[in-house]
Amino acid sequence: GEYEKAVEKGFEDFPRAPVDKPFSYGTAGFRMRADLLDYVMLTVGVLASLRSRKLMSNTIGIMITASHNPAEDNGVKLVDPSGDMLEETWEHWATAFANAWEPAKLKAAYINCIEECKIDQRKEAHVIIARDTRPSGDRLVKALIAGLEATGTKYTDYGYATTPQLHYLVRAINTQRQAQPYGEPSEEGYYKKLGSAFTTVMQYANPNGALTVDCANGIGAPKLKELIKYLPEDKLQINIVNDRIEQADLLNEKCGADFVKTQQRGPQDFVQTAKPGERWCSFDGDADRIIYYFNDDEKVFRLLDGDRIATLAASFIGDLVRKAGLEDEVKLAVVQTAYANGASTRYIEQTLKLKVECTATGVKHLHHVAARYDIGVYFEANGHGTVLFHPRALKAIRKHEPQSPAQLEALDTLKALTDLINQTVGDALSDMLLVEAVLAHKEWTVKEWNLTYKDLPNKLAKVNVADRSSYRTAHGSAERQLEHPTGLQAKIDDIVKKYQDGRCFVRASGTEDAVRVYGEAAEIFDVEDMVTRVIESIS
Ligand code: 16G
Ligand code: ZN
Repeated sequence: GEYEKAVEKGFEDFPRAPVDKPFSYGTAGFRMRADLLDYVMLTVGVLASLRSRKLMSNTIGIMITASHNPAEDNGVKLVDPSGDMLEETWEHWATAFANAWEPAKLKAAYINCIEECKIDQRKEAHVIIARDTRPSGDRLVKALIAGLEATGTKYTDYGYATTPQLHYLVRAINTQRQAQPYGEPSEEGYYKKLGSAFTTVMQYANPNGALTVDCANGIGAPKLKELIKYLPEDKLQINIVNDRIEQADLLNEKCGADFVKTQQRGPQDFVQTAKPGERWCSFDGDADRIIYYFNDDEKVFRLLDGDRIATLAASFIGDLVRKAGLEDEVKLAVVQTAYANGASTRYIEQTLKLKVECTATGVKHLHHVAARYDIGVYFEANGHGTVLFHPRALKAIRKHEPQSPAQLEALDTLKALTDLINQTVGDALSDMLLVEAVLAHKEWTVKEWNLTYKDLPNKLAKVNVADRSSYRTAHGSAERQLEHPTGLQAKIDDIVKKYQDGRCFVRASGTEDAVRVYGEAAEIFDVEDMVTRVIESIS
């Protein structure tokens, strides 16, 4: 047919750049140096058309971003009609398309997908696109559009947006004719939804001091400035730093959530100006992650990471459920990965008395597990996360008749939270408003937040290995137990048992050619010792 021919021809305009190893659609989609990506973009456009045709012409999202990576990188990921990430079973098609070496091979992969997935090419295909502030985005959009046009896809380019805004738009578009639309399908609709939910939640709380936001010199900066126009002025004062998006090379440079988390220190403005107890947070380059921090009275840097945000949100929402009189109907759980600090897990189970489930690393794993619960709170320690409300929980909240003014207030707040929190993906803007609202309700400073539990000393190390694929973790172990290379796990267990509260695991990175070693124990010198020995047992 005409599309097959056009797909084949598209290749001629965007030849595959010479690369030393095959592309792979991983946890973050495709991500690499921007100058290698044009051809990949073309194939992603072609794939998105098939995905939309397969899913009854629902709208598919395409986000062009490389998140916290340096400015010269870029990347692309697909968003499914519900606003979730691309279903895992389709990732191999993305990989196959991107690795087709010649026009004929791309055409063959295309036909293969149509046949295997039983796709009707006469169906309409709908796609929306957005991108972060990276300069290469302009050029890459053109390659993407070539793929969309080759396949007769109807598309809308939303220009600049944060990753979570694109997820919001996809879900809003696909639910607009349903009984419960997700929100108005526009960027303004996003701000209106968050702004009005925040206003409702804050009716019952007093302002709680200023927040300074490091926007990583990325897309979060202009979008936060826009969002502020929709927030109640008297309830929250926001100062913005690192908003220089016109200087592309500053993106994520010594600032942003990833820098702060991995370096365990604030950006320059923080180091130079922050007074003890001042509340700061950092977004990453596409504003889907957030990390809080402050200096204590001894000028020691204190990080309030994803584990802290999860515990804060879970404790507040758990209380609201109880106060609203819904605790028999609505069950709450927290989903973590093996990287969550053991002290946070203990705090959730023993103090908050909530269930904790541990999954493999990667947002999609956490998201899917959280979606099974009435209310599922999930965060990775790196600051990516959200809270999911199951339709049955939403219904219970909607239908519940309050028995007292206190129940009414709790119920109102809970309802507003279901709108305030982005249900599609972790969202720095939405998570920021959630944290601010909870701190205001609890009348907590960052110091009080930090006092809820004490992190166990921990260390994360990276070991370069010849072949990371030989490090395989046991199914169902949430990556905490190696089953290959044989015998290694027994050696690790032998080392770890010597340390009080010791915990250590080894897993292959999904994003780098290395294995990661995480360890924690009651004492910092024990952690150092334990991790050093485990590393020795690997090499
Ligand atoms: C990806 C994941 C992130 C995870 C990281 C682990 C998404 C969107 N991103 O960046 O959640 O923490 O990989 O990297 O899923 P690693 O496998 O190299 O340790
Ligand atoms: Zn990101």
